[in-house]
Amino acid sequence: MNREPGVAVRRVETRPFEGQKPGTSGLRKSVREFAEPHYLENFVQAIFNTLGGDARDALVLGGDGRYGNRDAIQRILRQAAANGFRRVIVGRGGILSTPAASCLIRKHGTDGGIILSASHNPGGPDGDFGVKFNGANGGPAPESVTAAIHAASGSLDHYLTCDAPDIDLDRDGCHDLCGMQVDVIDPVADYADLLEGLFDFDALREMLGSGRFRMRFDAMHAVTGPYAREILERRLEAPAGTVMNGEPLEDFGGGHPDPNLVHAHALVALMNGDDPPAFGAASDGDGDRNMVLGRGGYINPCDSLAVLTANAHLVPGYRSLAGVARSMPTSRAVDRVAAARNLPCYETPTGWKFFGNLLDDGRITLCGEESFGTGSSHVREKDGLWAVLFWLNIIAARQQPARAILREHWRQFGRDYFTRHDYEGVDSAGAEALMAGLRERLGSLPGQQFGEEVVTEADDFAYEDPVDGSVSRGQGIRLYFESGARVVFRLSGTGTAGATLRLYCERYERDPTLLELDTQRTLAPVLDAAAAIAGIEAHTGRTTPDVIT
Ligand code: VG1
Ligand code: CO
Repeated sequence: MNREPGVAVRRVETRPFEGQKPGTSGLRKSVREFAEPHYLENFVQAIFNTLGGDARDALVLGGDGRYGNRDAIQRILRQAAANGFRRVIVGRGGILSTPAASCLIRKHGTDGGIILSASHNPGGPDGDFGVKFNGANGGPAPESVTAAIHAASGSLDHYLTCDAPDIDLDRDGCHDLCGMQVDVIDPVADYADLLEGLFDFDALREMLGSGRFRMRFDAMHAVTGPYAREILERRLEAPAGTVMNGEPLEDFGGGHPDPNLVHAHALVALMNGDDPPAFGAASDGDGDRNMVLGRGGYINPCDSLAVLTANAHLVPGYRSLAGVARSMPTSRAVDRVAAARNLPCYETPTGWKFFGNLLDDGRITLCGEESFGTGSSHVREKDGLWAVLFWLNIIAARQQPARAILREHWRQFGRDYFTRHDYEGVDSAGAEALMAGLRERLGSLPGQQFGEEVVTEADDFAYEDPVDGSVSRGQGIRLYFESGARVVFRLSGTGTAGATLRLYCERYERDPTLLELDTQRTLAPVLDAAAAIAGIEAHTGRTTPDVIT
């Protein structure tokens, strides 16, 4: 319960802010919006108000190091003390990657954690900031909790804080803050230990330490630098310089910390240059995404999940799997592996929060999203470095390059050509109208032909959680075609300006002579049909997407 109002605890009058509604992954707004007096404190108080008195014991706190991170940590610590928490565990320097925070919540059995990050969104004074709340299982708060936080934010009239000097975040140590214990700890060690227990570090050390196998990991000046250096360069003895852009910077060096072919251009150039390394990888702002590149091309995240599933038996921590799950827009590549291996396979809405119950209930071991997110039951978040180590472990066990493993996979299971087209910063009203137009026509689309494609089924994805029975509707429009292709339309829940329309497109190919075609060209007829059906140009004024992955 609240600490007895004493000398230190202070009640600050406030008024609700519109729109403190967590999206796909926490509350994400511009730095400028977060700078409004009381904006951060209001949202944090709304989180605390949804926690019962007996869930205010201990918290984990840290962030991706972006602009505003340190200051926010000091303010949240004072609020936590005033709201009666007994103990907060903070990463040194205010640093905690999202998967490391999940690991610490679980290891220390805290009531949850607050992660300060806008993930792959740019940082700096003109960038974005974000606050995510994870529960006692270490995973993102489920929709019932985020809805309660939003509701609480709408009726706030005060928050509690206390007057105390800043804690020294740069040295490990134990502090007293208005009667609350603050432990500043190494942000990397527990997480690195956890991964060391899952993978064959001896085999990886032999491969990376010998210099026989050269790799590069691009931390994009975001949070994974210290983690990658500890794991790859120290524990696995890869040569210094294996980790590039390894210093976390407040503005990510001016870059966009999203590990895809567009934003991880330095790494992509290196992999396409003379004498490229055998393997390249990158992670995002908060360390939960991964991009994996072999010589000769990158590995689509949908395929990546399928390959990890098919080869899991080669990895010590994953000799047997309970089941797998993918987000709905993710291609059905993993479904084919699951069917062949008799594994349960679940299809969830976009966002990691929907995997939590399946993992907690022991129904799945591996899960992933097309948006460069892959993970497992070791934590309750997607995990960039984990995915990289999983790939390296498979490469070491099979003694084959990444692309060769992928090619063999296609030959065995067929290939699901997949692409995502993002139309960013489009007018919200236009984007909403596009989605509404599709919803209205769900009944009439089947049977209609658009170019070469005939629609066979159309629906608006709804998910009933098999563990707690909760239902989430309106999770994306799915269109299926006679050719076996599928497209999905949904609006992003992580942007901070206007709307972002995401168009996901896939088509399955079994013919062994057609497995290495150009993805965009192969999917062009389906993409054209999708654009015509939705009226993308009419609603958004755009003829081409901003980002293609
Ligand atoms: C995007 C991705 C989604 C991912 C989410 C958070 O959401 O599509 O798959 O879970 O980002 O990722 P949206 O609503 O913009 O499509 V991250 O790395 O923020 O934590
Ligand atoms: Co992220």
